[in-house]
Amino acid sequence: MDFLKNFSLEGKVALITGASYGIGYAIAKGYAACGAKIAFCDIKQEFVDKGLESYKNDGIDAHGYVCDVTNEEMVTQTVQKIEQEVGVIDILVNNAGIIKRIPMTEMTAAEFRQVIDVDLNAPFIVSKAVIPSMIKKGHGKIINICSMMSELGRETVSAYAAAKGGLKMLTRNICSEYGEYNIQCNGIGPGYIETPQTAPLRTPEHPFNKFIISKTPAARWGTTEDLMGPAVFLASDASNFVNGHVLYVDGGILAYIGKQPQ
Ligand code: NAP
Ligand code: GCO
Repeated sequence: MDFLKNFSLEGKVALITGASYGIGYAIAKGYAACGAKIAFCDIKQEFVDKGLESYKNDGIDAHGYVCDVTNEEMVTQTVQKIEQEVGVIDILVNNAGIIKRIPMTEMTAAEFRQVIDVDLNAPFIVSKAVIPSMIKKGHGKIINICSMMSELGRETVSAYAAAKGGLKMLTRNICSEYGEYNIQCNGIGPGYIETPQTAPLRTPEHPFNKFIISKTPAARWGTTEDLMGPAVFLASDASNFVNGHVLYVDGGILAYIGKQPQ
């Protein structure tokens, strides 16, 4: 048997949420390179259009949809449209996410709820929308984009850490509830990655920039390309007995106490 076929996504339909750019876009590129048909959504038409342009420039015939993943009705309609226009979804990546860096005592309950809504409620909503068809099809892959903050806290990210910690447990629960239908649900926990979301932390003078490099054995920020291989693995038949796991792609941060100050 050609073992490498286990890593192929030929003929599979992948939905990546929030994938006009950033981590979601890179994961979609990796999937397309392995033969998958790409569907993605973003909250604004202008970002969907920009995303479609980028995919086209990268030679990828992607299908873009305007969908606020916190809106259950929009999600249901979008999943139906994808099933009609592209095919039944084999692979779901719950990637869309936001962060608000505000000290907890200064954060409003509405701001806290907004982060939980996108980063935790939405993965529940979208997973719930795709699981019935995955059961009918006899297989499915759900990959939740977790975070270092699924394991660790830090100042100003209380809502985000609560959401990403919850997303780790939602991952384990989907595994528990639907593993018998040949659905594997795993997480990817990126470390600190160069995307628009972390741009404010990566200015040369920002203390956090040096801090992260001192805490990372790889001594660098991650790139979205670093996530492509792990995402392909978790979407492919090569991981059919991997379930309920969060694969940290963090350059070793979680294993390392950090470089001692010189
Ligand atoms: P990003 O650059 O901010 O991109 C986030 C994407 O999600 C954008 O396309 C955004 O669209 C979309 N989005 C936000 N709210 C949405 C909603 N309600 N409905 C649909 N789409 C929505 O973020 P990123 O750095 O690529 O991160 C992607 C995922 O990885 C997030 O879940 C993040 O928490 C996680 N993560 C990131 C890092 C990192 O270091 N960058 C590390 C660990 C985990 P708009 O632009 O239109 O708002
Ligand atoms: C922050 C960063 C992190 C990363 C990521 C780390 O402010 O600490 O934005 O939260 O986005 O989640 O894994």
